[in-house]
Amino acid sequence: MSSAPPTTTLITVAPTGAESSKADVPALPVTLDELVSTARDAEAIGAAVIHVHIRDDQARPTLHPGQLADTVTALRENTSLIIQLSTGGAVTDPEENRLRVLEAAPDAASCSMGTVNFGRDVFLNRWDFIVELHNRMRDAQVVPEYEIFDLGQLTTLQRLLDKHGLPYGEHVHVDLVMGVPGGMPGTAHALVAAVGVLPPGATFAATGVGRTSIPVMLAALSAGGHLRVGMEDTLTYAPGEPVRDNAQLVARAAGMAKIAQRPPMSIADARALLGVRPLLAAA
Ligand code: KMH
Ligand code: ZN
Repeated sequence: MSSAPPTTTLITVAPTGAESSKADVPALPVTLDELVSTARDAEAIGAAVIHVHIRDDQARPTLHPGQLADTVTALRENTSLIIQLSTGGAVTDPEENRLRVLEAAPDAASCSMGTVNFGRDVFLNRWDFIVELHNRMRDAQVVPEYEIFDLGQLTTLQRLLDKHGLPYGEHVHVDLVMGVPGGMPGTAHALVAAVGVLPPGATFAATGVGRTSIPVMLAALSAGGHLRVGMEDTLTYAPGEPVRDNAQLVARAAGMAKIAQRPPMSIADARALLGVRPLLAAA
């Protein structure tokens, strides 16, 4: 971790994911219009980054290159958010399609650091695939967010950096995705263990899936971490109370960050922290 404690909180919204169906969760943003409207709301409330999974016209997860490119364009036209595309996709997506996500020219992309059981499925991330993704991101000037589902994946991250060097932007930022059935638990103890083995100088955010959302958020804030929230990970706001929309989750995170006296980080500061490449001036 960097030595000086942060004075603000980087908030990422992950509004959709690949696991929930629109039929089960009607409030899930699945069309481009729904995604853009969600993004605008999240930006207004304090998010600086949007972690994007898209859906096809049947609301099924897709990594269609043209649709991803259109999504990046629409989010750029309508928001100033840092656009982070998911390269994780759905557990069924082949590696080649996941690598092609970078062709949509996002600011940032996720880069998962290992294979993990994912409920009844397996989220496969072979070492050779990880290396290829890390190197292609650097070539494409896309900032990675290293997704960590279990403690040993931080060892993989350190090995990756030792063997293949720093990412584009030369800053290492990690998201601890906690509470996945098959990954590390979403507890303060697990978070402290993970923070203890972050690469030197790295910053981190944390995400608690499902009912681990609040304990992970509180632990992350007290340990100097940043926050990822959204309907990709959390569908119940409180026991028996479904999430109304992503704005509700971003508002709660922004409120907690203010209580922790680390209010939401501006997008400009987030771009500088993560080393995101400058936006090209409009012609
Ligand atoms: N949907 C999961 C299988 C990522 O976005 O990079 C993978 C995931 C991680 O959500
Ligand atoms: Zn994701």
